[in-house]
Amino acid sequence: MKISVLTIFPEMYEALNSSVIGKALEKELFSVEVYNIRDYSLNKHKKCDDYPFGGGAGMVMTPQPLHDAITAADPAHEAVRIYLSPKGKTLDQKTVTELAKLDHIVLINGSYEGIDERIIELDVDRELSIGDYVLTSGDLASLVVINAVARYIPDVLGSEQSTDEESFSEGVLEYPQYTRPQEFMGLRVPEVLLSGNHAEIAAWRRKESLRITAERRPDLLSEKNERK
Ligand code: 4H3
Repeated sequence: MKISVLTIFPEMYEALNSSVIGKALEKELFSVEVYNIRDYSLNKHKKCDDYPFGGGAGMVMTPQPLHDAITAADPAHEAVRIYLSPKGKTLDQKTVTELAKLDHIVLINGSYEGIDERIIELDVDRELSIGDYVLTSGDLASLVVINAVARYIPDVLGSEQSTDEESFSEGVLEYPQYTRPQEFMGLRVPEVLLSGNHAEIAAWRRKESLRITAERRPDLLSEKNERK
């Protein structure tokens, strides 16, 4: 998979060079291509923003540099082009797994008060949000999308870190985890986890998953039942 990112803050994507994501990029399991929108501005000062028609606070990103950067990243419109915005559909684990199956995605990042609406009309396939809050640019949202999607690309996670037994993969939250020592500050690891009885351990974990999901995210349990 190739992920093309369009931004006026290309340095933010240096954050990808760490952790398992950095290793996966080194191994070329997937690639991230960063396009600086400013490089596509035909304005002599490389300007990418202007005052909003109708007035109001702040600046809006002009369409020309965005349109040319998008066309450079995806000339034949073969990619799925995504604009990150609080108005988008909220990202969830199902959407993440669907995105991970694509050959090419383009992540379009606005800043200031947003981008000219005609870019959304002409060039954008989907609008995604990472949650109900506003950021100064789409870039942190794009980094979240890249991280979440990369975990589903084959061989990115080692066998010790897997996507199939974690929170949301079964529509429920994850059971509690413990490691050594068996006692810490007077708190003991639940006895069943030390028993070696794999059936009992699996049953305990299922029960804990359901308990914590019912307590914190009952909405997930009703969604799970609606899907059945
Ligand atoms: C995404 C982008 C929040 C999210 C974003 C999110 C700046 C969108 C600008 C940028 C517009 C004005 N904020 N929740 N901000 O995923 O281009 O909001």
